[in-house]
Amino acid sequence: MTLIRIAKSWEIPESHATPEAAFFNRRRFLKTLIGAGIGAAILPVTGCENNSEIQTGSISGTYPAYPNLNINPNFAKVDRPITEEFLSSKYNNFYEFGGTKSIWKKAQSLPTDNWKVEVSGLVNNPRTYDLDDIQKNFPLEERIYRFRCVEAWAMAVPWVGFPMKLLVKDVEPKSNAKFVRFTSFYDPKITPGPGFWAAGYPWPYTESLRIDEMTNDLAFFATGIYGHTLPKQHGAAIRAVIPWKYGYKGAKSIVKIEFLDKQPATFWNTLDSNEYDFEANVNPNKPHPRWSQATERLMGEGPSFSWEKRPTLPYNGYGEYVGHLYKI
Ligand SMILES: Nc1nc2c(c(=O)[nH]1)N[C@H]1C(S)=C(S)[C@@H](COP(=O)(O)O)O[C@H]1N2
Ligand SMILES: [Mo]
Repeated sequence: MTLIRIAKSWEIPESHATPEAAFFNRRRFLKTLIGAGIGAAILPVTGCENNSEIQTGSISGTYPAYPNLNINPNFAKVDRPITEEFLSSKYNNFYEFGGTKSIWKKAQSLPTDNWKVEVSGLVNNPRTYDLDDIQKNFPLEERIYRFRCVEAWAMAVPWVGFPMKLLVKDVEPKSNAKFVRFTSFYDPKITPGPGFWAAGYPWPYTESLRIDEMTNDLAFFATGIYGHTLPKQHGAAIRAVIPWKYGYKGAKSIVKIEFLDKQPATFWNTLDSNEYDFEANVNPNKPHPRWSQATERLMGEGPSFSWEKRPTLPYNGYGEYVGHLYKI
């Protein structure tokens, strides 16, 4: 057994400790609780979770390797080392399983057998795919992408999957479809959320793109990582990866894909549109209200404040692919 040690929350400077969770929309939360008949009098003054659990050990269960994978030559290299799997698989955001980075063990309860994704809304060919259908319809390839969380940590990982545009072609959106909404798996018995605070979040987790963003070559559905199927903590059985946007745009464990004529409400944007804008393009010149986005920290060993710092790249370095989408 390998012993893997993840930085404990107390080793992370306050400003970087799960900022997505640290923010809390009190009014919204109060409304939810009061709506649920829970008296405001019992509310604590601060949200304090037990973040101190040290996560050790290896991922239980094995993840089957994909045979005959081809790496896409356009995405075979990045300007930084590939993040070691023992790091990226143990430092995750997946609020359905808790508000800390150490949810990988809890996420093992996600039921991923017989996974199905329903595609519906404004399409000519609505359909439900299982993973076999996906493998048959869409040739899987490998792509190394830079990945940037809005919290300023970054990694580079080899995903396995297929460009979203192939699925778009398969279902044929109608001409009035302008947005897509991804909905993540949600069952409060299995995905309790971040403890006491769970009631304040707009479950299920949803995210959305414009259709012209979705059909850009970079927008990707991943069913695997590091040459094997996705570990549950990364969002098995299928998740979105949009490498020029902040990580929160990439919904995990997608069960529904809907084509819509209007921009839908999304999870983080509903909690605070000021902190988590809908577009969410990686931009060094646009600070988050509570921290700078000028630099990022490459996920590494040891406490996160010691991780290698790099300048943040506009569009996370993918401007040549996507810059034209945003010119006025
Ligand atoms: N369903 C769901 N998807 C999610 C999240 C989440 O909490 N729930 N977190 C997002 C955020 S903020 C990030 S940075 C990435 C993290 O992906 P990783 O843990 O695989 O690195 O997943 C995104 N997708
Ligand atoms: Mo994130």
